Amino acid sequence: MKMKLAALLLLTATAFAGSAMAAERTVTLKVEGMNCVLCAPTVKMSLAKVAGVTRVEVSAAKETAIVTFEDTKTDVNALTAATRNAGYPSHPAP
Ligand SMILES: [Cu+2]
Repeated sequence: MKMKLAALLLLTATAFAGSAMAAERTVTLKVEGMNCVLCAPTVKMSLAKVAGVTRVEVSAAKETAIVTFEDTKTDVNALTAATRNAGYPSHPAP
């Protein structure tokens, strides 16, 4: 029992240290091809599934996806690959 508690505390401490070091970044992606009401949720799902993504806001009207992610876990290339694999090519908005 004591061992389990110690292991749990260690895990918790490690998790905190990890999150303290990770930097959150937000990128706006220009997403092509969102032309019906199901597109935005599809794009949102594809991005939300990427490990390290913490927040996704998709606008079909603006053709954008605003994605917040931990830059130690994923990167912009992985995000654009995720939307491309879902059928919606994207690139970082200028
Ligand atoms: Cu659609």
